[in-house]
Amino acid sequence: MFLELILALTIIILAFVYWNGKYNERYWRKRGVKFYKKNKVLGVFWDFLTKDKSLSEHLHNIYKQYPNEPAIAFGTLLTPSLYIRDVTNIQYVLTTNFNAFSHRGLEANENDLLANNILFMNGKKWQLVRKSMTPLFTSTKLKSMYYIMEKSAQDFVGYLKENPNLKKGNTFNNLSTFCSAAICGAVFGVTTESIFNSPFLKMSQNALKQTFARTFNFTIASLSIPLFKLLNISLFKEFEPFFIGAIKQTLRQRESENVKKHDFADMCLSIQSKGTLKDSESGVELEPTDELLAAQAFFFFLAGVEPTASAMFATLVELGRHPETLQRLHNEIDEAFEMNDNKLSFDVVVGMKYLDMAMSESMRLHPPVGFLTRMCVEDTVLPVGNIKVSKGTKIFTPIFEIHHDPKYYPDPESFKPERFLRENQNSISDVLYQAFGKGNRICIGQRYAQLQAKTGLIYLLRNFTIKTHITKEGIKYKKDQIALRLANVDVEFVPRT
Ligand code: HEM
Ligand SMILES: *[C@@H]1O[C@H](CO)[C@@H](O)[C@H](O)[C@H]1NC(C)=O
Ligand SMILES: *[C@@H]1O[C@H](CO)[C@@H](O)[C@H](O)[C@H]1NC(C)=O
Ligand SMILES: *[C@@H]1O[C@H](CO)[C@@H](O)[C@H](O)[C@H]1NC(C)=O
Ligand SMILES: CC(=O)N[C@H]1CO[C@H](CO)[C@@H](O)[C@@H]1O
Repeated sequence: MFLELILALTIIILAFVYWNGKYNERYWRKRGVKFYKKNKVLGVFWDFLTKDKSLSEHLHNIYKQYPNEPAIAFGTLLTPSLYIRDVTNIQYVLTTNFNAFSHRGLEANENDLLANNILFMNGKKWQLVRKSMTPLFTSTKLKSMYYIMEKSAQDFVGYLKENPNLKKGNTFNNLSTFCSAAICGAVFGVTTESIFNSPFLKMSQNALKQTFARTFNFTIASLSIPLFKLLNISLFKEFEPFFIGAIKQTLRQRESENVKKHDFADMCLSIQSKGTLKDSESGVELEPTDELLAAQAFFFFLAGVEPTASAMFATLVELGRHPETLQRLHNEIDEAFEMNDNKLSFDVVVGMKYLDMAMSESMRLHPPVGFLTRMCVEDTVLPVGNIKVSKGTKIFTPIFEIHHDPKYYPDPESFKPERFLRENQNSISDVLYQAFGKGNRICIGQRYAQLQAKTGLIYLLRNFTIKTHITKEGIKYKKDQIALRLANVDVEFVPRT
C-alpha cells in the first residue's frame, strides 16, 4: 500500500515535471523569447538549490551566456519568469511603466505578521505604508540620528581596542554588531548598557543564519505565490514573540514618558494617533496596529544589519587590497577630525567625498543585493524586442551584471573610486548604478544606510588601518538567495600609531 502510494506520487511528479517543462518552453517560444533550458521547471532556482553559490551568480551566468538577447525566460513552475538584460527594458520595468510592474513578486501569508512590511506589500497598501514611513528618513531626522550612530561607532572602536582577539576573524559578524547597535539606538531609541549584549543582536544574528528550512521556505516564496499560499508558509513566525513584544513595550513606554525623541517610536505614535490609514481614491484602508508597525521595524532592523554590514565589509576588503586608496581615505578622515576639533557632525560626514566614492565603488563591485524582482500586474510590451508580458509574469532585473559589464564600466573588475568623481559621473547614467535599486520601490533606507556605514567606517579608519586576508581558495560569495556577501576573506584591524 505504502509502496504503491510512493510509486503513484513519483509518477505524478514526473508527469508534472515533463508537462510543465514543455509548457514553459512553448509559452516563451510563442513569444519569441529565448528559454533557459538547463532546468525547464525550476530554472536558476534548480542551480541555486543544487550548487554552493548565491542565486545572483547563477543569473550572472545567464547574462553572459546570452549576450545578444534583450531578455531570457526561465521556468519557475507555473509562473512565467523573465530575466531582463537590456537596459532600456530594465528602465521600462523599474521606472517608465512602473504601474504595470508595481508588485515585487512576493506576497506574505496573512498569519506571518512580521512579513507584512513594505518589502512584501503591494498595491495601495504598499503605497499607504511607504508614504507613512518616508518621514523617518528626512535629512532632519537623519541629522538627529547621527549622534546616536556616532556613539555606537565610538563604543565599537573601544570594544575592539579592549578585546584584541576580536580584531581578526569573523569581522563581518563584528560589523553586524555595530550595525545592530546603531540601528537600535538611532531608529528605535533602544540603548542598552552594553550594545554588544543586546537581545536584538542575538535575534539578528539568529535571523542571519541560513538554514535548510529558511532556504526552502524562501525559495517557495519566490518560485510561486499560489504554492506559497497553499502551503501556508511563514517566513518570520519564530521572531514574533520577541520582536512584536519589544516594539509594543517601546511604544507603550514612550507613550507614558511623554517626551519626544523624534525617532521611529515617536513616528509610530503619531501615525496611531491619526487613526486608520486611508487612500481616498480607492477607499483602501489600513489599521496602523502595533503589529503592522512592528513588521516595518523588523524589516528596517534586518536591512540595517545585513546589507549595511555587507557594504561596510566589502569597502574594508577593497581598501585593504588597495593601499593608495586606503591612504587617501585615511588622509581625508584625519583632516576632517583635525579641522573640526575632533568632533564630527552629520554635515562633515556627508561632505566627505572620497569616502563616498570608495563606498560607491565597493558597492558597485559587490552590491549587497545582486538583483531586483517585480511582477507584472497589467499586460504590456517591453520596447526592445517587442516582448509581450502578461499579468502575473515574474521579472528579474540584474544589478551585479550591469555593475560588471565592460560596456558600462570599462575594466569592470578593477577597484577605481575615481569612476565616481563628479566630473566622471556623466558617463554613469542613472540606470547603470543600482546598489539600492531603482524607481518608486527604491530602497527607502538608502541615505540612512550610507550614513550608518560611513560613520562606522570613519571611526574604524581613524583608529585602525586595515589588512585584507584572502584564503587559499580565493574570494567568493556566500550561498544566499538575495544577498551577495563576500566569503573566504577577512579583514584585520591594526591599531594606527
Ligand atoms: C547598504 C545597505 C542597503 C542596501 C544595499 C539596500 C538595498 C536595497 C535594495 C536593492 C532594495 C530593492 C529596491 C528595488 O526593488 O528597487 C531595497 C529595498 C528596501 N530597503 Fe534597502 N538596502 C539597504 C539598507 C536598508 C536600510 C537600512 C533600510 C531601513 C532602515 C532599508 C529599507 C528598505 C525597504 C523598506 C525596502 C523596500 C522598499 C519598497 O519596496 O518600497 N534598506 N533595499
Ligand atoms: C579613536 O579615534 C578618535 C578620534 O581621534 C578618538 O577620539 C578616540 O579616543 C579613539 N578611540 C579609542 C578607543 O581610542
Ligand atoms: C496558516 O497557518 C496558521 C498557523 O501558522 C493558521 O493560524 C492559519 O489559520 C493558517 N491559514 C490557512 C489559510 O490555512
Ligand atoms: C517554514 O514554513 C513552515 C510552514 O509555515 C513553518 O512551519 C516553518 O516554521 C517555516 N520555517 C522557518 C525556518 O521559518
Ligand atoms: C560582538 C561580536 O559579534 N563579537 C564577535 C567578533 O568576532 C569574534 C570572532 O573572531 C567573535 O568571537 C565575537 O563574538
